Amino acid sequence: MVLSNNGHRNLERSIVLASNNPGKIREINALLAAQTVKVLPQEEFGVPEVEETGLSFVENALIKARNASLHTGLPALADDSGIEVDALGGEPGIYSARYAGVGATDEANLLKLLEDMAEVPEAKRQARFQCILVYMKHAKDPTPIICQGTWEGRLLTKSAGKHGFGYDPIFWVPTHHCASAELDPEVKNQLSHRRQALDKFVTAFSAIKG
Ligand code: ITT
Repeated sequence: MVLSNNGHRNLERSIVLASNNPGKIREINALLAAQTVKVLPQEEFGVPEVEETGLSFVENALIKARNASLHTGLPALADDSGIEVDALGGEPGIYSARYAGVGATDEANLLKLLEDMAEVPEAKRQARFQCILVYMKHAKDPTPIICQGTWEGRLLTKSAGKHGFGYDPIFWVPTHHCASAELDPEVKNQLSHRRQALDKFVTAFSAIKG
């Protein structure tokens, strides 16, 4: 999808992307580049941040999509995602962005996770990324599109690689024998939880667009 907004002249073919995370925005735009509709980040509309008060990825994605649609009058796509670690009972999960505290940096979150996992042996370091996408035609849409993608891997004991964002440097990709942050961005975009959710979204979206 085309990121540039052409002065917002043709908004009827536009979707607002309910995210302020540059890593996600980059990946979503690359993954949707072939689509004809424009995806405009909510920052371009001055959409205020909304508190993620849900107890699931789905609830938080709904909250973010509804908020963006409400403030722009446009259809909205939101991504709520995170990493689940089996040895921590699924934590940080929906709290991945604030694992080291509200407003924590990616680096601080990653270091806290490494610290919490310091004593956990190799065989018990299973983890997965989850991505839930929610698309709402308008703020009161009673039948939003909801798509999920999951990417299985393991947690490393130290960072590796410079690509990606968030927890990518400590996420071991068993199929490629490297950290997610060591993958070329195009390769990550063929494999990731976000890619899997977006594939489902494109199919569902094409169906409603006729
Ligand atoms: P928005 O709500 O504005 O979209 P956010 O970063 O707050 O941005 P989330 O609440 O969904 O988004 O938190 C996602 C967390 O999971 C955040 O810590 C990310 O770094 C991490 N994460 C999600 N997808 C990831 C990926 O592909 N690679 C590495 N980390 C990822």
